[in-house]
Amino acid sequence: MKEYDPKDIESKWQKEWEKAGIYQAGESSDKPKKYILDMFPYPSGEGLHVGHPKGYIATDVFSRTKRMQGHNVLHPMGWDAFGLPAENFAIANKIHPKEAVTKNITRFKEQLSKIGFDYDWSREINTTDPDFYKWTQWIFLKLLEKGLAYESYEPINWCPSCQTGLANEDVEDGRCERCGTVVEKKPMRQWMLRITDYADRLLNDLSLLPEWQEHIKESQRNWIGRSEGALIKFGDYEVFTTRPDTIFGATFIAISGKEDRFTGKYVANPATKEQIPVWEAEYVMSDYGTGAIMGVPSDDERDRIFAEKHNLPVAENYEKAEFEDFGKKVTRYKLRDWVFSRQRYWGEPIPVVHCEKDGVVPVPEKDLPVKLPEVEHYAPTGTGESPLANIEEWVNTTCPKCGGPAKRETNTMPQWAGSSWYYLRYTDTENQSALVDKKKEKYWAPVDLYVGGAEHATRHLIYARFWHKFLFDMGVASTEEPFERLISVGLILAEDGRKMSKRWGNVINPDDVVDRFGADSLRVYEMFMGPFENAIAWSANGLVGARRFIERVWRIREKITEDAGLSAEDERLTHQTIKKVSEDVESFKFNTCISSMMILVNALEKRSAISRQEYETLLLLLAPFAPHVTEELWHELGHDTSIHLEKWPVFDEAKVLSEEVTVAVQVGGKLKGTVNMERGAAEAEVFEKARLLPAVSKEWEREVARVVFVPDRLINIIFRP
Ligand code: ANZ
Repeated sequence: MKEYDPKDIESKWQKEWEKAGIYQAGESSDKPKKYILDMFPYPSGEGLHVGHPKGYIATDVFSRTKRMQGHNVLHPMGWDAFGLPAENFAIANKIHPKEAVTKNITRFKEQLSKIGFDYDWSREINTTDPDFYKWTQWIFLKLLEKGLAYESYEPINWCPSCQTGLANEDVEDGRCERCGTVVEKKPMRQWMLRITDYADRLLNDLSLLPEWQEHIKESQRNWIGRSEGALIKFGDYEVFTTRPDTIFGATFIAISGKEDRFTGKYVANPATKEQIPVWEAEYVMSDYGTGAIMGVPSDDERDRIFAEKHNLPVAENYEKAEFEDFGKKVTRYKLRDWVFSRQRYWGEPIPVVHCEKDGVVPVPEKDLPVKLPEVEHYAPTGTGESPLANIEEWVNTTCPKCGGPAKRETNTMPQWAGSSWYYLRYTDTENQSALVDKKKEKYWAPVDLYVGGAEHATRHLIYARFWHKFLFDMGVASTEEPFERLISVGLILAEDGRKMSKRWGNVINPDDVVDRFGADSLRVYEMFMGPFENAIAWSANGLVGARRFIERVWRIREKITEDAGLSAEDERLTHQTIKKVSEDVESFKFNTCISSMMILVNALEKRSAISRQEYETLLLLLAPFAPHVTEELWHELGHDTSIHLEKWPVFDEAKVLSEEVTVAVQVGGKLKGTVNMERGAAEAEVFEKARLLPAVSKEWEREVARVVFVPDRLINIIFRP
């Protein structure tokens, strides 16, 4: 018998599948649709690492299973290639971002192909492709038309190292999320999106998402941060408070400041009429509420600490006010409008021009896309302006309204723009005249399953929900929410338990794993390594184990005997395995799917003969996990069509149940009756049932001396004399 050698098998089948187009999705099927989506990657210069495929393998297993279960499956892939990471990589490596992106995509695609994913590559998208970003720009124009995009001169977060303005979401603990530099406040002209108009819907509609994990919804709730409170005037100062009932306890006012400092001013507390001091305090945020608070040291922890530090009075046992006695009820949000412009080269140009006469004028739809010009110098200018500002022949244009001289907007969009709507485009990638065809969108929407990193709980997943709701209001999207079910993937850590990083030299490259063990082993291993959402360390031994498992599946086909007799127990194990794998794929418990197949393989290995049908069932169940080896074995059994287009095995509920046996019940060796039990029931279970027999309970007056138990046959209860 031929030895298992993934090298022989894997590239052969990958080519065959591509040639036959077995994973191409269409809308003309009468099968129920399933749209299964991975968060598309940013094609970095480092290529894929083993952490990437974990989520992709999971959706691949899921989509292959769904296809076999009779669904019309859409499982696409593409590239999120605009933005700072791509541009910084290009600058560091002195290679134009466009070239860098093309090169990186080729590499990524090669790496993904080696793992044997069932992507429909005919629907590949790339956010930097003008045919794609034409529609990103179109969405911007629609937002502008509806008053949801506007220019602002408010101070924004500025990263002095990346030399660009940032959205609040791009700042973590006061630092640039990308490079870690401390962020400054800088007043500058920028484009904003009025996401706050959608705050209530973004919050309330979380209730439409029962299949999202609670922790993701909770992060969104906190990010939106809706508070019901009151605005109350203390002299010239207005405060925002969620506890107006505590106003009698307010002994100071604090406004936002760089350090704690008394301003020298006093104002009257409108409830007590007493004069109270106005302080500047670090803990008061300038951009929340009104940027001023009433300090109630008796009831608020931070106010108490502040009062103690600065010897301010604490009012105890004061009278409580009614909610609306002194101010008016308002609702406040933590969510801020989205700073949507970047002073960088590598992004979608914002499609407007500035005309001396007409001001901001949108580029007419027919002139989209506004293409990013080919330039030699794309590094930040250091002036706070985008490098595009230096390209005169691009900047100078005519006003679409009056025909007079005008200048193009030189800010570009942030890297989050394309990913806010890309999932819609997969439903109709070639469309030149509309973002998507309504019928096609309606057929596929919403995304049934979306899988990606938990770090996207807020930014991407809030931005995408916002754009989706806007497009829904415009009649472009047909569902209120874009993603029906959302699952986050747990990290793969290095073998040493640390994050994989070049710095630690502990990065594992999937190409090496595929070369040495085969893609099927990588896939089985990553699904077997533990609960999908947990962060789990890589294990070389685990990988070897996965490979051995596949080798055992390979070898037991030798035992196939056409007239192998199957006992009821043999049959039961097969049906139990079908049930377990079917249910656990559905609930993303891939590790237990593999365990149950291992149990089946163990049992088959022990037998001298196995039936063809049993073996084929095993192959069908394993096919989504190990698509190459199962395809090879399937053909070796004489089939000439792909295993991946076969029907998923069904189990018979009656056969899953364990067989019943009749157990004789004796007292002191005398037969008193029988009980029906599942085969293999434990002594304690049989005892419990036996003692409830009337004939037994009647005798129950003495202490049990001893129990004789013969599994599946007899229980004899012996009482003390
Ligand atoms: C008096 C008070 C008494 C308050 C009390 C709380 C408890 P959330 O729920 O997050 O909206 N606050 C208001 N604006 C602030 C700002 N710009 N920076 C820092 N803190 C601010 O919290 C609202 C509460 O946070 C407000 O209610 C205010 O303190 C404080 F027993 O007013 B409270």
